[in-house]
Formats: sequence, structure tokens, C-alpha cells
Amino acid sequence: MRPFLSVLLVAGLLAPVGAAELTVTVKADKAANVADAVVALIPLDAPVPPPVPAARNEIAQQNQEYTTYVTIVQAGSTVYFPNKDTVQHHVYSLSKAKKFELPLYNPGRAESFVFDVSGVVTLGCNIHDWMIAYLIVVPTPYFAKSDGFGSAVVTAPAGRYRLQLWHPRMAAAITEEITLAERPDNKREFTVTLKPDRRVKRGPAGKTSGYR
Ligand SMILES: [Cu+2]
Repeated sequence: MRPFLSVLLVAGLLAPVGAAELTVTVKADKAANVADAVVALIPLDAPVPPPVPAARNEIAQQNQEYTTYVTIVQAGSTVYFPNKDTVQHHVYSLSKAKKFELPLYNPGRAESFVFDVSGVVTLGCNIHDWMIAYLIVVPTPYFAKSDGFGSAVVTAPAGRYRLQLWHPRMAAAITEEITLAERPDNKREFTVTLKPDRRVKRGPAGKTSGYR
């Protein structure tokens, strides 16, 4: 071994960095918990590990809804769009991060795409207006989505990161620098302003429409 490398090893610089855990709590103006907020940590000093090839990312169509309202994947990941319904669906996105269209396709089929540009991809279906979902493509494997308590837990190596916080109803993402210590109780709390929920309300279940 070259002396330079041994020195680095002795100094611990090449040893695996200890894991850290960060809990981000997201609240809205009136103290309500915010679910479906996206927290991503982009390493500032360390290289970004590539996406796990075996990970299966899926946004299905079921009961004429997208199964997940907000989905996060690392840039370079493949996402499948299986139709698990008994009716045909269409998928489109006009977003800069990925413009695409899957023409009407039958139950049982699953189209897939690779999403390699970071950004927000808004998904719709031109048959069912109320179907909307967000795919957030981030340049890092370290991310989490807040739960019903407004809590998102991200595990990452200790170190310095650019933290990005986003929600479909926020006007813009919040970005800040954060340093994670090698311990499980790193914490950060955000209070955000949410725009009104613009989702198209689905008609009452009993009501018939030509497209159902
Ligand atoms: Cu549809």
C-alpha cells in the first residue's frame, strides 16, 4: 500500500462515515401537520451514490386514482405505471423534468420510463380529470416523505448537505444547508405556507359519467 493511502486510512478519512438520522417536522401556518412533504439531502462534500438498480418504483392506477399522491425517486431511476383497474387510463406530463405521454392503455399493462432529470413531474390522465400525482426526481438517494404527523425521517451518512423541502401546495421549495452529526436525533422543524388544495374533487360515487 502506498504511504499516502495508509496515512488517509490511519486518519480515518477512508473509513465508512457513521450514519446519521434526521427527523424533519413540517407544519403549516396554523400548526397543522403537513403530510406528503418531500425532504431531500444532497451531499455537499461526499460523492452521491447511484440509484439502487433493483429498487422497483411504481405509481399504479387503481380505483381511478393514482395509488400514490407524492412519490420520490433518485434521478436515473425507472418508474412503472401499472394499470390495475378494469378501465383504460392515459398518463401525461407537461413538466420540464419529463414531458411524456402514455396513450390510453389497457388494464394489466405497465409502461415504464427512466427519470434522469431532477425536478417535479406532475402526472395527469386526460380521461379522469381528478387523477393527479407528483413524481419528485431528486439528485440523491437520501430522501423521505412526511407522514400524517408531518414527520419525515432521512437516514444518511453524517456530513454536510443541501436540504430541500417541497410540497405540492408550496409556492417554491425551501433550500438550506444542514450538517448532520453522527447520531439518530438530528432535528429540524419547518413551518410552511400552503396554497389551497386545487385538486379536482371526484363526483359522488353513485353519479354516472360517460368516462367511468
Ligand atoms: Cu385515468
